[in-house]
Amino acid sequence: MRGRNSGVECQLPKLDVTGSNPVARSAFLGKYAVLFALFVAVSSLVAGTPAPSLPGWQLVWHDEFDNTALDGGKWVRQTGGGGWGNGELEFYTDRAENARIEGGNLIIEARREKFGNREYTSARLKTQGLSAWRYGRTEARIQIPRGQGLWPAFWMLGGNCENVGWPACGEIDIMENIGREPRRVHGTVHGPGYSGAQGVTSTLELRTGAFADSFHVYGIEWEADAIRWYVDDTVYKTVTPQDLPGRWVYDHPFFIILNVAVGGYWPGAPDSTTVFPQTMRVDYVRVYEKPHGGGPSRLQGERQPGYGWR
Ligand SMILES: [Ca+2]
Repeated sequence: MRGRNSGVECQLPKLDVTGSNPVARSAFLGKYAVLFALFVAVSSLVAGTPAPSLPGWQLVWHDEFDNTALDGGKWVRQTGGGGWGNGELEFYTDRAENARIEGGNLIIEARREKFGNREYTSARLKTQGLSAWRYGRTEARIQIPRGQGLWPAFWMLGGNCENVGWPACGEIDIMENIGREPRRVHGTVHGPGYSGAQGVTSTLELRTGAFADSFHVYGIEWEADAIRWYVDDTVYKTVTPQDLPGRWVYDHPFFIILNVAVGGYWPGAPDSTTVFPQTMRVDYVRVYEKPHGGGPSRLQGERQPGYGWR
């Protein structure tokens, strides 16, 4: 999200920690251990979500969005309608209308409706204060919304932004799209000396169709001296410290953000062609890390048909 205002991200959420009752739980397990184990086994089969595995990588965090409600232990709902440093037009709410689990997907829904001081609503979720990671592979399977003025994003911010501010904390935009460019997605880093419109960026362009037509896997592979962006199995951007006009600020933990902005300096406002509501569907978000001495990346930059580079 280019043009980001540091202040809006730099407030840690209040954690709502619900403790378990160990006495009750051990009594239950003692009496019904066998039934409980059977129940878990059958539930796993019925749920049908295979443990996602990737050769050479270790899954360290994921949300498959297979429950009935958003997991408050994984996501913080950000609220507000102050434009978020980008001139955005929506009010982010914590209502199910704007973010919910449906059919195995996280749904972020942008709506045209008055709320607070704004004419649109949407949602913005983050892992800040709950989980953050340094290096690894972060990916999400997403079907983005469409239409002029829509601005879906899957991105990461440095967890130290409260201390050092933005852009010194670093920002990795894994996937951004603006509605007037239905065939394009953008991958970008923002850091000191290269932020806002000066972010270091690349674009992947479909030869036909629109990204909103179907799900794609958007991700990065991030190491001590390189970040690679990919869509599905296609690498379209690699950044190393030598490629940056300023400091490399990507050696500390970053947290994840998912949001759908409406309007803003970059996408511009919705117009008469924009259809509401619009939804961003997220099948899963997964974070992998390299185990000690882990295998090589599966991504070697092969080019696949159907994509172009800019
Ligand atoms: Ca799912």
